[in-house]
Amino acid sequence: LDKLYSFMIRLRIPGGTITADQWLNLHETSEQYGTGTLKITTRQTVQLHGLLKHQLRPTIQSFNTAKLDAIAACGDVNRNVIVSSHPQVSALHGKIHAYAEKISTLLLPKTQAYYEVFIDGEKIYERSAEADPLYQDRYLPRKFKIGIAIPPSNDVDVFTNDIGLIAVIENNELKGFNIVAGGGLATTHGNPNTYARLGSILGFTDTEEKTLKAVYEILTIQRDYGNREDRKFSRLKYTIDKVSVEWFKEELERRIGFDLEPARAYTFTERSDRYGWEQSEDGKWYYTLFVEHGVVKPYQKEFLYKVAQLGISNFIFSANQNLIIGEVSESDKKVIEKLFLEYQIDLNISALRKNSMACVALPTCPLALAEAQRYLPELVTKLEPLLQRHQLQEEDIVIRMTGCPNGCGRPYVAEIGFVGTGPGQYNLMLGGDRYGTRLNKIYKEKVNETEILSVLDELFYKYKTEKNLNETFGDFANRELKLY
Ligand code: SRM
Ligand code: SF4
Repeated sequence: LDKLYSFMIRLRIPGGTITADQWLNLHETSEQYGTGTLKITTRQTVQLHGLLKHQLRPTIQSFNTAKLDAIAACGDVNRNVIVSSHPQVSALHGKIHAYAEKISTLLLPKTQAYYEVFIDGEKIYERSAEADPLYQDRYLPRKFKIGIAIPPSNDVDVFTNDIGLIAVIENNELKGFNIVAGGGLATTHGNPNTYARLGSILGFTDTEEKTLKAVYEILTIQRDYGNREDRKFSRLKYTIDKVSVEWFKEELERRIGFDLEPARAYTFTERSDRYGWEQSEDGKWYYTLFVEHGVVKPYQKEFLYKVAQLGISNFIFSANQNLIIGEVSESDKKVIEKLFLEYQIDLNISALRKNSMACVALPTCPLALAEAQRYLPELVTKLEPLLQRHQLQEEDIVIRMTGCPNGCGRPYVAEIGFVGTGPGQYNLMLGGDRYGTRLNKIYKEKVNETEILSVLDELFYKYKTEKNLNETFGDFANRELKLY
């Protein structure tokens, strides 16, 4: 008997937008070949878990018919490019969103191996590959991530990406992008030389050509200077700190052949998703559905299938693991609202829960030390009455949990972060700001649930009674606990 292998497949969906037909394909593929579970990730795409070896080929074939692929969704290449997901935030959303596709295409590996077919070890279909000037014969030293933020929303956590682009909009015109480089989150327990880092702002580019050139050449510098000896230190954040931000910028300017302009002003005032219905400037409607930690529940899946069958919307994954039913016309909105009743879709969810995020962790992640997406919902249920008691239930406190220090749910930029250290144990991280512009710090190591509830209860009380006017929980914790 052969071994029963099981795979996870993650799609590449730059900007996280798919059509209704593609949603139907996703739904059917997950039912036919997967476990039925659709998992929305923190990088605006989806994963199917538990695919058995014999189901791999039909799964990829099925996605292929819907023009969906998994190319470069993993590996030492540029990963899924993410971009602010809410078109209501700016009339220029479409224009900026298009950069995700352009950048993804620009940075795709040229190998055609994805399409090669092997049967019993024999290659029966081959495609000739072009030379690859970017990845050459060695790829990057490590994974690489790019996020595009459209202020005032930082829903993509732009500073945590290897490259962040912050759209600069003045007088309703896209002027260009501030270029940020060197963000990354993973640490290793017990290794103080590893660290989370927010990207450094290098400067500003004013045209599409210049922006794409700068993005491309940041990858070539990382390709040439990144650490290939020790994978723990091979992300761009370590390369930049090794060579210095100044040297990196000079080298970038040498490679692109022009100087970056000084960075322009920008402000972030939100990071969470805009739940419920909102209308964009062109009159289309967008409904953001809360999907707890990206795990689409069976009743939500049925509802979304019905919506997709109507063919009156598209579907947008958010980098907060939620789903937006998008581009709905005024007249079609009512049709979807009828389905809300039928499937009991409602948004009567606490502010804390709406601002919660957790990585996959157990049972499928081989690196997990503790639970995350299966446990955070339970913990939130225990925190809700504490917030209620201190009349803080309306506070949009950003709370995130991961099962290990790799940081897949970006806990290092949460106001309350939990990083798994062992079964039922977490490092409690506090002091991050609400909008993802300041890292938090370890406040208490290896705490269990009882300790978590007791620490936070006391801190909620202090926050309620001692906070400054308009001070967010993260800013208060940072000040009160002197975490700076
Ligand atoms: Fe991640 C590895 C899940 C976003 C940092 N991540 C993994 C693996 C593939 C475990 C493995 O290597 O065997 C996890 C699969 C679990 C499973 O069972 O499905 C996994 N990562 C995820 C997802 C699905 C979490 C989620 O619940 O949404 C996210 C998929 C994103 C996507 O669609 O591409 C996910 N991972 C992230 C993020 C957040 C982000 O990118 O915004 C980070 C931190 C940011 C960063 O990269 O610095 C992240 N994942 C890692 C790392 C540490 C990388 C490093 O710099 O050392 C690993 C481990 C590794 O690469 O060796 C990892
Ligand atoms: Fe797995 Fe760790 Fe990533 Fe969670 S943070 S999905 S436990 S690698």
